[in-house]
Amino acid sequence: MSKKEFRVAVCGATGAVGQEMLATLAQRDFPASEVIPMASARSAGKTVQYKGQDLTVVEMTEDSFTGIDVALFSAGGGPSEKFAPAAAKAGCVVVDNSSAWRMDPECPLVVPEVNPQDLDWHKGIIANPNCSTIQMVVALQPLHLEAGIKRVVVSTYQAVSGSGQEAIDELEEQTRRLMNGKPIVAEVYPHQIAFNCLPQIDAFLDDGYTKEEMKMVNETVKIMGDSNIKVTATTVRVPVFYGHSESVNIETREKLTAEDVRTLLAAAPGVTVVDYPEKLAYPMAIDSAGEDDVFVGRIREDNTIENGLNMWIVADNIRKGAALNTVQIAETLIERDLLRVP
Ligand code: 25A
Ligand code: L14
Repeated sequence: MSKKEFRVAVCGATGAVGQEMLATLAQRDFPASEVIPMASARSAGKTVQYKGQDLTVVEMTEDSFTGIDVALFSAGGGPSEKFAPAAAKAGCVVVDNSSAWRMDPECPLVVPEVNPQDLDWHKGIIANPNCSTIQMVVALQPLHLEAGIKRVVVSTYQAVSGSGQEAIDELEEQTRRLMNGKPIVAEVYPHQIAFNCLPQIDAFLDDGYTKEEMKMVNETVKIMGDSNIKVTATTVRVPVFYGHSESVNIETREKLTAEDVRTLLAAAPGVTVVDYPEKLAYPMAIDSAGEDDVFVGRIREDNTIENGLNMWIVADNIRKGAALNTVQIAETLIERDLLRVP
C-alpha cells in the first residue's frame, strides 16, 4: 500500500531548477508531509520558500536520506553520482535531473507522457531526461505510434536558464553593459551570449558533436524504446532567458499529412498546438515561460522526401524540461504504487 503523504527532499534547492521544483510541488499540492531543501555547505542555513513558509537549507551528505521517501535531485552530475546511490541505499527513491544516470541500463529514463511503464523496473534511481529531449519526445511519440518515425533532424535554440542562475545573470549583465557602451566579460559561456548565437552547448566530443547533441540522440532512443529511430542534432545557445525552441524535420514510415499531425497532437497529453499562420500565431519562447505544456506549431509537409514533416516545438526548459517532469515522475510513482513504506 502507498503511504498517503511522503517526506520529500529537494537536492540542489538553491539552484534555478531546485527553486522551480519547490514551486511546482507547492502548485500541484504534492502529497508531502515534509519538504527538506538540501544544497552544498555553501548554502546551508539559507532559507528557501515553500507554500509561503521559510525552510532552512541543510547540507546534503551521505547520511541525509534516512527516513526520506523520495529525493528530487538537481545539483549537477558530480553530486548526483556521489549522493544518489547513498540515498537509494537508505530506501529513498531518487529522481535525478542531472546527466549522471540517464544512460545507465539499471536506471529508467522517463517522460510520463511517453514511457511511464519504465518506472515499474526502477531500482531506486530514476533519471529525468535532458530538457531538449523531453520536449521533443512529447511531440514525437504520438506521431511514432501512428506512422513510425525513421529519422529526425533537429536544431535547437536554447535559453540560458538551462545553465543555471549564473548564466541568467550573465546574459542580463552583458546586455546592460553593451547598451551602455561598456566592455563585457564572458565567464559562464566561452563567448559573448548577448546579441549572439553560440553553436555549442556542453563540451565537444572527438567526432565534432557536443555532449548536448549526443544526449538528444541517445536519450530519444532510450525513452521511445526503439533503436531504429535515427536522430541527428545541432544545439545552439541563444540570448533568451526561459524557453527552448526546436526546429524538427521528421521522416516517417507511413504518410502523415499536416492535418493528421495537428489532429494527433491536439489529442496528445501535455501538448498544445498553436498553428494559425493566418493570425501570425505560432509557439514562442516568451509565451512558454511558466507554462506546463509543450507547444507545437509551424506544422508542414516536407515535400523533398516521400513522408516528411517539419514542425517547431517550444517549452519552458526549467519547467517541463526539468522541475515539472521530475515532479510528474514522482506523482506517477505514487499512481503506480511504486513509492512504498520500506
Ligand atoms: O552536471 P550536469 O548534469 O550537466 O548539470 C549542471 C548544472 O545544470 C543544472 C544545475 O544547475 C546543475 O548544477 N541542471 C541540472 N539538471 C538540469 C536540467 N534538467 C539543469 N539545468 C537544466 N535542466 P542549477 O543552478 O540549477 O543547480 C545547482 C544546484 O546544485 C547545488 N549543488 C551544487 N553542488 C552541490 C549542490 N548541492 C549539494 N551538494 C553539492 N555538492 C547548488 O547549490 C544549486 O542549488 P550551492 O549551494 O552549491 O550553490 C548555491 C549558490 O551558490 C552560488 N555558487 C555557485 N557556484 C559557486 C557559487 N558561489 C561561489 N563559488 C562557486 N563556485 C550560486 O549563486 C548558487 O546559486
Ligand atoms: O543534461 O542548457 O540536463 O546548459 C544541463 C545543462 C541541459 C542543458 C542536462 C544547459 C543539461 C543545460
